[in-house]
Amino acid sequence: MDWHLQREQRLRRPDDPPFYRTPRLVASDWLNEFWEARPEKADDYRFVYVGVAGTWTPFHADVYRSFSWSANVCGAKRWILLPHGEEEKLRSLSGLPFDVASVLGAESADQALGSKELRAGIRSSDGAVEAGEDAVPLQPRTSADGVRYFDVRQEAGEVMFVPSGWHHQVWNLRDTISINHNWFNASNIHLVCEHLMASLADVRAELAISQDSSDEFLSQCQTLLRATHGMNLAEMTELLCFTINRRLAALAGGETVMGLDGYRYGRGHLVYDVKCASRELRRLLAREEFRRLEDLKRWRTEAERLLEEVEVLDLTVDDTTGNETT
Ligand SMILES: O=C(O)CCC(=O)C(=O)O
Ligand SMILES: [Fe+2]
Repeated sequence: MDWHLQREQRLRRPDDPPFYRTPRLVASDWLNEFWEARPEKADDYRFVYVGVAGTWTPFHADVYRSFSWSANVCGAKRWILLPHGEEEKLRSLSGLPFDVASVLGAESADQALGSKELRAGIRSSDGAVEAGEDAVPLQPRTSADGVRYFDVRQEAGEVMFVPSGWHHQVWNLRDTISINHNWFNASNIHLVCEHLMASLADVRAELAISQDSSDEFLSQCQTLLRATHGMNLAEMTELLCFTINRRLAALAGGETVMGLDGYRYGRGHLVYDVKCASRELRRLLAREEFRRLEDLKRWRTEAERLLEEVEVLDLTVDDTTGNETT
């Protein structure tokens, strides 16, 4: 079960400090920034998981193909992770396996590498982690069928990062409590939008019993996309417009605190966000749904106005204008 502890605390005891602050390196988060600014919808992608030893989460990729990080408060987990695309080698007519360990021949948790082994050859000086000369890059294992995967053990106090679109399966090796946080930003928004389009193509293929291409059909696909994928074209457009709007306001000097948990983004960061969000927005607007569906026309007008504003903006960045996130 997804326990939205951060959101519950914010709604019930808004004056208390949040029970965790997002680490700075993963603070650029368009997804939760969007939801936190809409308290009436009260959603977020910040969870706490409590699992007793022996329980597990089946093989999956995360919602929207977002990134995720996961910190163990106590206990230990085993993760099997497949680089993006490797899961296709496992696809059959019935889809992807529920339990990937038996398919890979990796039933035993004993082969999972802990952080000590993973850090072998990596040196730390002045707090900065560097690869030493003897560092061996972490190599994936390969199953008998040629599927590449990582098998790692996460102890208490350690954080896992799951890249966008990587399928994974997770076991609680001991009674475990973890904080799990899904997000996306300028670095993976292209994968998130690509996945949204692939999900829409699936919905259209499922519904296309006849050669229907009426507005009514397109509109039903949007309703179904919302129900199955969690977001449709209107919501993604709204999120991108929201992201661009806030950054334009900040660049114009109207607003400074932009991000999650009070982080401030530097100018370089804001400019990069605007460029990447605009690129995806332009791609979305080229779709026929924006010309044909009444619900989307409103978003098209708003998006076109923003893109015009971006067009005339000076988006150059020099090194003296504070690119740091603080
Ligand atoms: O900890 C778990 O059981 C699941 C975690 C997970 O799938 C994730 O963080 O993406
Ligand atoms: Fe996951």
